[in-house]
Amino acid sequence: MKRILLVGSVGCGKTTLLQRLHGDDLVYSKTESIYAEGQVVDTPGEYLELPWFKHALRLASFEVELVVLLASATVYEAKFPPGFTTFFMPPSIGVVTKTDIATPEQVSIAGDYLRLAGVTETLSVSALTGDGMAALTERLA
Ligand SMILES: Nc1nc2c(ncn2[C@@H]2O[C@H](COP(=O)(O)OP(=O)(O)OP(=O)(O)O)[C@@H](O)[C@H]2O)c(=O)[nH]1
Ligand SMILES: [Mg+2]
Repeated sequence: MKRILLVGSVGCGKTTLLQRLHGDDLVYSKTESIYAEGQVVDTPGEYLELPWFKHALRLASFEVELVVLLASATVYEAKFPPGFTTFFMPPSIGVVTKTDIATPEQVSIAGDYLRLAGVTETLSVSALTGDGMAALTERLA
């Protein structure tokens, strides 16, 4: 699996996705700092949402092969600035999360937010049910 950096707003599902990718039990745990587990670098949502932390995300991206921007399908708000992917050295893909509690329209809108951020490729998953995880795992191989 590629070494990846998970970036997204508070509560969008980064850590849950990490647990699902590793086949771990899904246990809620607030992320307080940037840490690596296996090939996955997880980040706190605050690092995206608070401007003075953003630079830490850029530094962390130097250590990975792919940046994964996550957007919850349940959030009707762009959490990434337009063209945000240009901030990172490695390529980026987008992942819409929480599809199990969203309508297809919500999933589509979250995908639009990710494309606005600059990704050209989006996948949709539910880390809770596992829906879409096979395609994501294949993409990250
Ligand atoms: N229904 C549903 N809930 C999810 C899914 N993924 C995560 N959640 C829930 O959303 C909440 C936040 O998930 P986290 O994975 O901790 O979110 P995070 O992006 O790591 O948040 P921070 O660490 O605060 O940045 C938890 O209660 C999860 O159970 C999903 O696919 N479906
Ligand atoms: Mg987390």
